[in-house]
Amino acid sequence: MACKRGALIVLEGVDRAGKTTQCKMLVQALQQSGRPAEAMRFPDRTTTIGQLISAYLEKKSELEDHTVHLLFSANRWELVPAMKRKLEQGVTLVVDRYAFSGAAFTSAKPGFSLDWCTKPDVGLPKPDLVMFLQLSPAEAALRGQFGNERYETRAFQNAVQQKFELLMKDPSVNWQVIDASKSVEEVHRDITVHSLNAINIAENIPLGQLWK
Ligand code: ADP
Ligand code: 2DT
Repeated sequence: MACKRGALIVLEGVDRAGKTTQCKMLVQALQQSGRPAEAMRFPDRTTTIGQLISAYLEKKSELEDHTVHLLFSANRWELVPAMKRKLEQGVTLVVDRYAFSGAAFTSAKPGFSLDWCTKPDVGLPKPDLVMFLQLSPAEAALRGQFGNERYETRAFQNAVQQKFELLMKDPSVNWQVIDASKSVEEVHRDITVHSLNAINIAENIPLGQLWK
């Protein structure tokens, strides 16, 4: 019998919601329970395209807004063959940010519709589960200051949060809102329950295409 595919699991959420912490914990927990799993993050700053994006985020370069949006998308597309290979091999991928961040961040800029922003990512591998780590700006502030990268301001993050709320109305995506204000361990438990469920379901259904 062909091996069962892995699940594509995405964590999204506002700055300091705990995405990075929880991605690591989930991958470790899955591996320890004998389920092959690997972490990924977008942007992946290690590729040539990723380095252009990284310089932009670090404010070392300027890029026109449409251009950088398309680079973020290209950075996902360039990794699609590797992602599909892993999933087919039965590896569950736990991804820190995906096309939802792409659409939410660019559409928070003046003059960009959510509709236009989703277009370049139509047809990407569709996540089996997208968990949105929900945290109020006040609680995020208790976890430390904003960094110095582009987009790291209270006003912009509030605009991004509103765009995420619009994206979460889309019933074609399996969104789960996670209360990220709980302790690290409690959030991990919630995330693990949803993930195990998604992994079991994904084993028996083909990988979908996002927003198609
Ligand atoms: P993100 O990747 O979403 O920006 P991080 O995982 O980097 O968030 O976490 C941001 C900060 O908040 C880190 O200092 C981390 O240790 C802390 N943190 C993460 N999860 C929690 C939690 N549930 N409760 C309190 N602090 C947390
Ligand atoms: P981190 O590396 O700290 O997550 O910050 N972003 C991300 C976009 O504008 N478009 C995208 O497609 C993606 C994936 C979110 C990366 C920053 O880049 C933003 C914060």
